[in-house]
Amino acid sequence: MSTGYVWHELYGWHDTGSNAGLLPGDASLNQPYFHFESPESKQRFASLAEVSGLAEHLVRLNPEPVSDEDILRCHTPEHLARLKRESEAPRGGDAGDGTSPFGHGGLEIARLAVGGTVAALDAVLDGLVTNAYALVRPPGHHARPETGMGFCMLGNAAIAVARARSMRPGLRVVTMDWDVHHGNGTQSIFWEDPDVLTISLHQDGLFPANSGHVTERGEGRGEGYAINVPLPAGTGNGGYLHALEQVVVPAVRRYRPDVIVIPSGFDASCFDPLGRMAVTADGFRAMTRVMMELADDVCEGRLVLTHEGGYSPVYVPLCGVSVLSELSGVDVDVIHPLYRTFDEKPECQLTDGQRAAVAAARVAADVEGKE
Ligand code: 9RB
Ligand code: ZN
Repeated sequence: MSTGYVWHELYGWHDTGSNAGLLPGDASLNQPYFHFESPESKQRFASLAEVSGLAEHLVRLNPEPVSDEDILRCHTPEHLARLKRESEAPRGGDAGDGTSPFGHGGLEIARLAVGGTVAALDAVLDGLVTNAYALVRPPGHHARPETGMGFCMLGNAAIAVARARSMRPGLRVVTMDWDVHHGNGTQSIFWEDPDVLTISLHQDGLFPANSGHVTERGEGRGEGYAINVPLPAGTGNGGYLHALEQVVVPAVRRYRPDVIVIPSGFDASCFDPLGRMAVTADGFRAMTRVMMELADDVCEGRLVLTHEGGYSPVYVPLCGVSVLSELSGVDVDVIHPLYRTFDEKPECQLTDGQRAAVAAARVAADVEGKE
């Protein structure tokens, strides 16, 4: 058993510019600062993977930039043309919604982020490694066919899955997104496709607005192949593990994919500035274990994680390395005892409200969970 790992220094060079969080800074009451999606949390994750000694036990995978052809399996020619045009501009541009800025030449880094996900997925499908983590940037799960959004330029996971499917006809894939935001982009790309089951666990009503309801189930031949589990603000380890057990595990067992891809954000963590959830690093570790056991049962352990959001520079590295440790079976514990006290907090425990939300998702997805 071995674990693949992707990181490239250029991911840290994706330039979201000076921004007061979500808004451009100005000289009135909005002091310029960084964009929320700055390199910090992800570079520090990569750094801790090295310093903890974990990285030397992983199989390093080298990303290559993806081609236009790869991108066009999932995006419109207009979207790609826009990214090319804005990427060539001296100061770069935006991927479509005004909150997804990138610097001059930024399309090359976005191609490399998709390429990182491709490298991880291909390595797992080719049997070079059992599972893999692609620590990539910019993120991808909000990018729709016709536009980037929510800090995403290209659908990293979607493009990698579509490419793998083009080379391996009949390949069946589950995407199981645990980023705190709805994985709307991945869902929209496979909306009418029964060969990719998209699942998203997310904070109800967070981002995008009016997105990720249990009633969104796919259409046409894809009807029933999108599953949404909106969870109430405040959900922690207990609620997330309950959602996995009640909805995800039975849905994936029924679907029997060849590989499971996890768009993995750590913005559902208890320290995240953009989410209002309470998952701890050990919670992410436990979720990883559940998904590994599920992958063992249905697809010989084939599991690929590709990085999305997560904005706490101090906590994302701890979540990330905990997940890598679980994936690889290399025993590193990077959690300070003080942080462990968060696992005992009331918000980490399953509540009746969370139970009801999960039950509603289970009914909508028509899966049988354990009572
Ligand atoms: C817009 C706004 C955003 C955009 C992206 C995120 C997080 C993304 C992520 C959060 C809020 C607002 C376009 C507010 O981490 N995904 O995984 N907000 N965007 N107002 N308007 C007009
Ligand atoms: Zn997110």
